[in-house]
Amino acid sequence: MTILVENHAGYRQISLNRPDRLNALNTEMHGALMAALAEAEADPECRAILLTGAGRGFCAGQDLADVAVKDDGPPDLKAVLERYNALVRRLRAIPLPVVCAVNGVAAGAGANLALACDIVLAAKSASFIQAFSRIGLIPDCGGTWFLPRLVGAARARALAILAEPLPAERAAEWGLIWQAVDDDRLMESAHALAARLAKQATLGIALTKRAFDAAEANSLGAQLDLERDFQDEAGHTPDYAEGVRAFTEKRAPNFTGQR
Ligand code: T3D
Repeated sequence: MTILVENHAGYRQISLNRPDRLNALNTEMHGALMAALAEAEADPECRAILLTGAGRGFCAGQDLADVAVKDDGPPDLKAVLERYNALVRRLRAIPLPVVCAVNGVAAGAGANLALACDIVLAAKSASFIQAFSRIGLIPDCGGTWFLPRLVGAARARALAILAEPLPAERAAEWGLIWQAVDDDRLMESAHALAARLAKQATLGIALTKRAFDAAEANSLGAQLDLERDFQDEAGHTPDYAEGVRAFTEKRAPNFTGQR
C-alpha cells in the first residue's frame, strides 16, 4: 500500500508510504493519494486532514526510476506534471484544512506538496530541498509560485537555483512553514492541531482557503467584493449562529462543521 489512511475522531491521517524510497511518488501512489483525498472529502465526519510520511523522510519528490530517460527518447514530463498539478490543485481546493507534518527530508515535488498544504509543521531534523536544479529541472508543483510569496524573491531564487537543504527551523524563521518542532513532539503536535481544526467551523475554513487563493490574482476591490460574498455564505451557516450564541453565553462553541 503506497498510502496509509487512519481514521481519527473528526479527521484522517494520510501517510505517504514508500519509506525505502523516502516516499518518492510513483504513478500508483499519485492515484492512491488522490483517492484518499476524495474519500476524506466525501466523509461528512472528516473535518481535517493530516498528511505525513512513513519512515525517515517526508517525500523525495518524483520517483526518478519511474521517469528514467529511456533509449527511445526523453520521458513525457508533461504527462507526469499533469498528475502533480492535479494534486496541488486538489490540496488547495479541498474544503477541509490540511495539516502537513514534515517528518524528514522534503525534496523536489515533495517539498512543494508540503507547501501546498494549509498549515505546515516540520520536525527540527527535517529539511526542504528544491532539488530540481540538481537534475536540470525547474521547481514545479507550484514551487515558483509558493516560494517567492512565502520567503521573498531573493531567498526563493537562491533556494531554487542552489538547491541547498533549508533546515526546518530556518524554514520557520523565513516564513516558509508554520512551525518547527522537536522531532519527538512532531506527531503529537500535528495530531493536536488536526483534532483542534476538526472542531472548528469547517465551511468558514474552506471559504478562508478559497479567499486566500483568490487574493493572489485579485485587486483589493475585487477581493473586498469576494470577502463580502464569502462572508455572507459563512454567515448563513449553523456554525456562525452557534459561534455568536456561544460568545454571548460565554461558553465554548460546539461547531458541527455542517457543509
Ligand atoms: O522527470 C521528472 O522528474 C518530473 C517531475 C519532477 C518532480 C520532482 O520531484 S523532480 C525532483 C526529484 N527528486 C529528487 O531529485 C530528490 C532525489 N533524492 C535525493 O536527492 C536524496 O535522496 C535526498 C536528498 C532526498 C535524501 O538523501 P539521503 O542521503 O538522506 O537518502 P538517499 O540515500 O539518497 O535515499 C534513500 C533511498 O531512497 C535511496 O535508495 P537506495 O540507494 O537505498 O536503494 C535513494 O535512491 C532513494 N530515493 C531517494 N529519492 C528518490 C529515490 N528513489 C527514487 N526517486 C527519488 N526521488
